[in-house]
Amino acid sequence: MKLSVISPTYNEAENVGLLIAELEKVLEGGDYEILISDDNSPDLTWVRVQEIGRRNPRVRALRRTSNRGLGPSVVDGFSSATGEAVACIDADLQHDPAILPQMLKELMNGADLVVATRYMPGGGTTNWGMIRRLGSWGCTKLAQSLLGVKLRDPMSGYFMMRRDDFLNIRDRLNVRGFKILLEIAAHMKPRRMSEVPYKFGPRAQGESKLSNKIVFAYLSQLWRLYRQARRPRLQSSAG
Ligand SMILES: Nc1nc2c(ncn2[C@@H]2O[C@H](COP(=O)(O)OP(=O)(O)OP(=O)(O)O)[C@@H](O)[C@H]2O)c(=O)[nH]1
Ligand SMILES: [Mg+2]
Repeated sequence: MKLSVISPTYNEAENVGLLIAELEKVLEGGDYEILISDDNSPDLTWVRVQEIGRRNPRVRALRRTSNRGLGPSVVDGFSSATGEAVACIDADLQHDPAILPQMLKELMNGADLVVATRYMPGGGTTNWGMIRRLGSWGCTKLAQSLLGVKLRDPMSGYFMMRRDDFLNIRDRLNVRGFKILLEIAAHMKPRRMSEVPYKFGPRAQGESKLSNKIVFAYLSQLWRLYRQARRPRLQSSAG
């Protein structure tokens, strides 16, 4: 099964070469492509990717000049991928590429959504302060109870699925939703999910794009998905 690995980037010129080198090592011998979905980064991340692409044609840069954002970048990457399987991974090496073959195996063994998970034996986070740990725990519990999502790490940004399944739900996704996995899991209603543990390390280089605004963005996404999920039930019980 051909695997397309998509990484959304904004100002990751310092990390992207290292990420691609790690991916090339892990995926060597298999059928794969690496697609860097870059929002026309001022630090010229996309130029760096184009240079690597001249050496390895399996590597491509998708240079985006409108509709900036992490969600839309992932959706555009998945849409222009040519693999039967698509995976999303951060560019700052916080997501360990070494578990990709295991994730692909899970997909080939019948899972339809494979999520790299921090919150199961073998996984974890490093260098997180009390506030971030508590915040992540609260947001995770909220997603599980409000949306009934059976994932231990619904806020993960590292996951894999079949491209066909993605195309089936693409038009219903709100790509502005803060966490694209949550959006996908809520719309796709996966039959068999699989979780693979990994340790979320510290960012390699560069700056985080996290801000306080994201907590609000996350909570409003949860609330919208919750109301969408309830709507058909309310209508059918009324009728
Ligand atoms: N294309 C695109 N990529 C983005 C955007 N914002 C963030 N990213 C990428 O999304 C990935 C995750 O962003 P990070 O800033 O690392 O967020 P995080 O991992 O939750 O936060 P840290 O732990 O502080 O690194 C990285 O590869 C970023 O470059 C965006 O607006 N557009
Ligand atoms: Mg990061």
